[in-house]
Amino acid sequence: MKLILAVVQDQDSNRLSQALMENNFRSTKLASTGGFLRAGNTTFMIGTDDIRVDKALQVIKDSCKSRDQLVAPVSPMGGNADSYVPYPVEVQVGGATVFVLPVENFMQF
Ligand code: 2BA
Repeated sequence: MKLILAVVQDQDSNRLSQALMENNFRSTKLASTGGFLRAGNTTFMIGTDDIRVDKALQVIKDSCKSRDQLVAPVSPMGGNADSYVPYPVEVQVGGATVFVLPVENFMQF
């Protein structure tokens, strides 16, 4: 068994939830925050048999888009002025950031 952790943009989270359900995957959604943009995103926990991992990854790929996002400059007040960028910077976010972890035990009580 594997645990898939997928960090996706909030805009894609309903579509992904729906697609996972339609393909008989069980999932848990966690509200999360990206360390860089400090904006909300959604982390899915998906526990699945090894043979279904590729299918789950395909569902995630099909449901999540990458988007460009502007990062507002952060004031140097109290910080390091050397690294201050006075204009917004564009970064490409997503589609999805995915980790696949081995599961030692799966229990439900
Ligand atoms: P954030 O940390 O808010 O990052 C949003 C986007 O900002 C990233 O998109 C990337 O394009 C850019 N970015 C992040 N750190 C950067 C840096 N030090 N310098 C320049 N640009 C940077 P993605 O790579 O698609 O990541 C989307 C979200 O996935 C991240 O949101 C974070 O929540 C999660 N994530 C990405 N890599 C991760 C990792 N190695 N471990 C845990 N979470 C990760």
